[in-house]
This record gives sequence, C-alpha cells and structure tokens, in this order.
Amino acid sequence: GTGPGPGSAVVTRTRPKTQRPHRYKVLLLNDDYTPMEFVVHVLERFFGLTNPQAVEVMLVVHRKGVAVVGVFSYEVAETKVTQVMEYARRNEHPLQCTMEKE
Ligand code: TYC
Repeated sequence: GTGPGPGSAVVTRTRPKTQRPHRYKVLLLNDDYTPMEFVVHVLERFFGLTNPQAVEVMLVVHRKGVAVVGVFSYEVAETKVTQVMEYARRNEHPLQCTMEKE
C-alpha cells in the first residue's frame, strides 16, 4: 500500500470554536389597561423606534398579544426589561416586558 507507514507524522492543531454571543429576544406583552400612547412612548424611549415604527409594533402586541421588540445580548436585553418594568411600575401601568433566548 502507499498509505502513511510507521513513523509518518500527522500534525493536528486545535482550532477552538469561536462562540457567537447568545442572543435574546425582548418581548412586550399585551394587557387591557396600559394606554396605547404609553406603550408607543416606551418603544421610542427604550428601543429607539421612530413614532411610526412604535405605533406599528404596539398595534401588533395589541392584536396578537405579544411581539418581539428587539434582539440583544443577554446583558442589554436584561437592562431593557428592567428599564421598561421600572418605568411602567413608576407610571402605575401593568405593562409586562420579558426576554427569552433566541
Ligand atoms: N391593549 C392596550 C389597550 O387597549 C394597549 C396595549 C398595547 C397594552 C400593547 C400593552 O404591550 C401593550 N389600551
């Protein structure tokens, strides 16, 4: 045969798999009490949406019950959820915001 005989060398180098950061969806949930204008304001203030974008996303949540409002690293997603929940509570609205792994 012509294959590698005894003493032939095979060099193997490790190439660690580069890990992509996990991404997290931030979700906004519908409820019956939070004013539509407040939700629009939240989407503009914390997610940088334009007014037309914010109105569109708010209406999706209103009609469907939930919508993804952004996808972020764990740390940024967690910060957004905390900011929205604190802001809603401070304004005495029951608006709920949560996150899930993509
Ligand atoms: N359903 C609310 C209303 O009719 C509006 C609303 C939209 C509330 C989106 C929460 O995430 C929400 N006033």
